[in-house]
Amino acid sequence: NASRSRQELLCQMKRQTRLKNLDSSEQPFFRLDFQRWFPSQPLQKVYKTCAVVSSAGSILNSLMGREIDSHEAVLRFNSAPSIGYERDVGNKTTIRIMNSQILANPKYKFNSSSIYRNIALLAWDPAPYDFDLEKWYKHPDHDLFKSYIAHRESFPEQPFYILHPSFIWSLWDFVQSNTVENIQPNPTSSGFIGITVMMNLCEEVDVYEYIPSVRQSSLCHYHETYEDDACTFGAYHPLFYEKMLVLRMGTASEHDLKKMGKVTLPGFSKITC
Ligand code: NCC
Repeated sequence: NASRSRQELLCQMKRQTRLKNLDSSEQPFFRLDFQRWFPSQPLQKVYKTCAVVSSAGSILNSLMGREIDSHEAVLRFNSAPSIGYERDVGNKTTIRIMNSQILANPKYKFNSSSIYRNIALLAWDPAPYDFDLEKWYKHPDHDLFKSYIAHRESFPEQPFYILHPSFIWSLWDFVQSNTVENIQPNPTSSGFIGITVMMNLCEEVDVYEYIPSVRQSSLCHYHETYEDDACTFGAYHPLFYEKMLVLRMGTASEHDLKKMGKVTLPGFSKITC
């Protein structure tokens, strides 16, 4: 359905995309005694104001750092740094959401780099759509489980969750059900996953440079020199369609959108249906 109103979209999203982490109630995690590794409390803190900071190259020269840091909670992605980029992206990090490549590939130094410490961590992996957890555990897209256990052993006090594949695919279902075209049969980007996580946890969510501002360019990330328009519009991920949907659900003045690359979404607790 490509014609739902903003309010209808927000209500559908609130109903269908509730945050769900992996827990030890399901197999194979029950049998393997993952209760030892999963945190005993779910992530449920309610923040008033939240910022989601996309890693897009076009956030460079935005001067949004101070505004981003003024939020109660700030979410960043994958290996995106803030040191050296504070002026444009801020330096506060509350939650980091990472795809499984970050845990599986030693080049990201997941077990030693300080950017993954003293914050809440959320990891996800593109599990098959049928989310057969037994099958997925044996053959994840990138092996995140080994690193997850090692990190939990080293830092048991740090909140660190694996997002449930059913949560990941509920986002895909939500985007597809509101798009006329057939979207890519792959999970949404970490960007859309992060926005949804924050709508679950926050009263209000400001999203930065996910919808490209006037600074839009082919520079993939603000912290690298690699250029590819697919980083902004998508190849593997249905990024273009996620972004169209966020535009339909968000509010933004012309100035917010074009100059600040900013869109505001209500948290689920503020959506009355
Ligand atoms: O690039 P990535 O994402 O880490 O960016 C995080 C989120 O920011 C938004 N973004 C990024 C760049 C850009 N020009 N425009 C944007 O809107 C997107 O919402 C994006 O999700 C991912 O989603 O996890 C992704 O991760 C990278 C890569 O694995 C990590 O950066 C680690 O190096 C993926 N690239 C590859 O696998 C080569 C990317 O497809 C998606």
